[in-house]
Amino acid sequence: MEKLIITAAICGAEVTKADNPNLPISASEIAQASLSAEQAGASIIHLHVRDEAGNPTQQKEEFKKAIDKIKEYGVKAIIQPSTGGAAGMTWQERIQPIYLNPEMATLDCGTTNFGDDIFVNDLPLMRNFAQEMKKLDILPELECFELGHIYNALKLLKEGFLDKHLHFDIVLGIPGAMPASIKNLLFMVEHLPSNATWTSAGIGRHQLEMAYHTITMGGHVRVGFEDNIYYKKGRLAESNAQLVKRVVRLAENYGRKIASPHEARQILQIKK
Ligand code: KMH
Ligand code: ZN
Repeated sequence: MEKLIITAAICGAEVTKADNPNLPISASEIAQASLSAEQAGASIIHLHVRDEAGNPTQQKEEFKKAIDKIKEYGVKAIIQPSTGGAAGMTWQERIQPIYLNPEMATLDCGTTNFGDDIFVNDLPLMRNFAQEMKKLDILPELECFELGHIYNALKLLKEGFLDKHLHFDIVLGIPGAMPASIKNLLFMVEHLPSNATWTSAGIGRHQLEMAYHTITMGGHVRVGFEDNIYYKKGRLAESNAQLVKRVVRLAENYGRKIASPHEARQILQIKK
């Protein structure tokens, strides 16, 4: 089986320090969390940033601050800024971090209910984001919350907006979207093209369950505070690294090796 790429989604847009005081928010906290996650075994850092007040922002300058700090700390992992931002943001706000020229960025592949909100990703927005990423030679991670999103991504491929290796992120368990279960994970994966790679992201208490199944299915795993703030029922996670370490232990028990950042770049065919 391919080595396991672990993505650490360290901060997200929705979780607050009131939810988990260990959430990294400032550039230094984000850099430290990225370094610890990488040392624990993560090879991708999925990145959101916050403003001074701790609110989510897609400001290019704020991303630059965080990315510069992450690099200053010597992190080698792939930095994958979000273009999803938070529900309700305009596409103009959301797209900003790609102009920092990262190796990878997320491309959300369809509209979905997102808790009480609607997370809007219509086809014109997707085409626009994909086109810009193509121009800048950025590998999109194709975020899919529902089966229809996989087919939206394949439509973009057919239309010529995607010209790189296909890497999907199957996100299950968002309130209002597709629930997290092994049946649903299998169902989604069955619809992926055979040459694609994929990561799963289980939300909340499903993070661990999805990681277990994904390791045995040959997929890659995303964990972190963006998706889940608990280590176990009633016990908050101490750090993103703690969540990454547990995935490493599961993979090692199963006999699956962990990809280094360099190996993750090879698997994802990132040449930038
Ligand atoms: N915060 C969510 C509304 C992404 O990073 O591309 C969207 C999100 C997806 O987190
Ligand atoms: Zn995100």
